[in-house]
Amino acid sequence: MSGPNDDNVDNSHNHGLAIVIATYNEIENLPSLVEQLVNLLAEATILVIDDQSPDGTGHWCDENKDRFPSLHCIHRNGKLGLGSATVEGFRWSIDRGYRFVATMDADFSHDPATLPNLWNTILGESDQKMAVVIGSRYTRGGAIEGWPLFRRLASKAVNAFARFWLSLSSHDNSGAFRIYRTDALKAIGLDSIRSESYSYLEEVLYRLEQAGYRSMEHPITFRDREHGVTKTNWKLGIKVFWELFRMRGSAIPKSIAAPSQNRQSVKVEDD
Ligand SMILES: Nc1nc2c(ncn2[C@@H]2O[C@H](COP(=O)(O)OP(=O)(O)O)[C@@H](O)[C@H]2O)c(=O)[nH]1
Ligand SMILES: [Mg+2]
Repeated sequence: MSGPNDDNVDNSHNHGLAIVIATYNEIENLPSLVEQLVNLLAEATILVIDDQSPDGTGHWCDENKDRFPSLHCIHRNGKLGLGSATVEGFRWSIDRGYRFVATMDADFSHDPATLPNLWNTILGESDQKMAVVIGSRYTRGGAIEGWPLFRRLASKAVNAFARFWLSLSSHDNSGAFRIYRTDALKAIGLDSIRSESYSYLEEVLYRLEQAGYRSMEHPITFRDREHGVTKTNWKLGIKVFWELFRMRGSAIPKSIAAPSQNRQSVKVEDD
């Protein structure tokens, strides 16, 4: 794995926002997404984590770092999963002192124009225990456009299962359009997130709730991608269910599990 473009890094973003975008074969989407984000949120840093996309997405990132000074690129050795890519982005952002880290898909399912709203929402929140704002399809005002019925049903099923099984308070637990407070991510310990793939989305919410943090939901309209192809498939869907199933009761490091959050089912072990 090669490191980020450190010569571009400015460590003074103590109030800033890092936008983490994991990519695999998104060459038809990433260039216009980066351009739009730079126009919408000039002050934000954009971190692309690419897993050696055969279509040259990572190459495009490197080639455009000079054109977009806020753009940074991490290249990993092969397709290692959305979860581990995003956790890598969390680490990068924490190490550089960003106060907030946003995550979004590269395929325009998450409308970049909504990101400033999400950021204003979490910036306006004074409760230090409010760890994350979720761009939510399943809260009042949220919507999904362009998905076939089976994908809608699969998404509903995953969300209902995660909400019930992990006792999550949020309704959209499987969407990646979010902004987190980095101090909350630091507090849960990123090693506590073990999911390599899509189930990291539920796991990070689970770990935050275990540690006594809360989440809030802001309605979004999710649109199916127009360009490129999805990296999900039914096998991955089964894996997500299996990982969610095993997640309940899995330990969070003792140092961060506040006594009031120690549920019966949480097995506390030394870190
Ligand atoms: N780095 C990296 N990115 C991934 C991987 N799998 C998916 N992605 C990215 O994660 C985001 C969501 O994937 P997508 O295929 O759109 O999933 P869907 O929206 O559930 O259909 C996109 O930006 C993908 O390019 C992976 O293994 N590694
Ligand atoms: Mg997508």
